[in-house]
Amino acid sequence: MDKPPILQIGPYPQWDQEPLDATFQVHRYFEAADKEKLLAEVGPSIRAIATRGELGANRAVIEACPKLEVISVYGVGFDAVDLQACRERGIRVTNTPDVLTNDVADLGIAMMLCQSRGMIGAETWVRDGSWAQKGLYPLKRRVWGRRAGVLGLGRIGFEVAKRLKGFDMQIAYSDVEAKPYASDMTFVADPVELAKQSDFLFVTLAASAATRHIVGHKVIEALGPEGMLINISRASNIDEEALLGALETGKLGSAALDVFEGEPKLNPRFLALDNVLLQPHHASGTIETRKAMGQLVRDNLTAHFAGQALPTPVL
Ligand code: 8YV
Repeated sequence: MDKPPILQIGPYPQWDQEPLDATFQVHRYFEAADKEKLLAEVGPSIRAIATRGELGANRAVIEACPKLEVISVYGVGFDAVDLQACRERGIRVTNTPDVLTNDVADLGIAMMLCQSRGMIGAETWVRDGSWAQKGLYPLKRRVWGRRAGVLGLGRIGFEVAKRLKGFDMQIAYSDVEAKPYASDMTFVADPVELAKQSDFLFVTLAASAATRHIVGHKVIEALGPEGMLINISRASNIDEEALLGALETGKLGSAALDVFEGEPKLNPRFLALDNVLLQPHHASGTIETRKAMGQLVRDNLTAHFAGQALPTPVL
């Protein structure tokens, strides 16, 4: 049987590329110098798109592929896929939930600890000789026993909260409704109230048009000059202008961010700040998890072309 032609939007590790190339006729969008030319040439034959969470597939790409049947996303977030364009044509969409949950939660906790205890600055203190010349490293803020808020108690938010319990923290959360599986945490419907009651606010919401800038001026200012914002979801959940302004003026104490508007290019104002920890969108970036994500991307594509039920559909 002929290999189904697919469009690959972004690169994958070699251990995923090889089996993908073996099963499908892969056209590499990300390698094309002239992307429109590639779409004009191969678009009419494309039956599937393999993409990554942060890259998705926009309407122009989807419309350039009239025979498109399925989009398989390497990532739990599918907000970068134009779902409306998919619905209009009955195009299926899959993602990679569950396999990355624990690693994403781990990184969120690591970011909180690293930032609160000033570990990046402490490393520099040792390496640049400040320890020997200036003496003790400036004191930082404790984590254990303090108040944590989790904005979005889905799979990842729940795992973050579970880990926070190990630090004897007082945990509250916001979501569209109280969750039956969170009876030992305080439900606070309003994100501004949640921020008021938090020293550390984790953003773990699945991004959508409805959650865009849910963390705006009010939430940020409610978190306040002693508060820390940790984002392991999507940049669009936070009003970045409001965040930058609050970090620059001290209205917000600090932030630890894995995601940025326009990433991998980020607003240079972030680089000038010493109260922010910057991470390169790698919360799911362990070998174990990325292998499981790649497998799930292929499993969804293979199931589709075999006429079987999709393992992890979102549409
Ligand atoms: C990325 C993610 O997909 O799961 C998500 O939604 O954003 C990440 O796991 C990852 O950077 C791979 O592209």
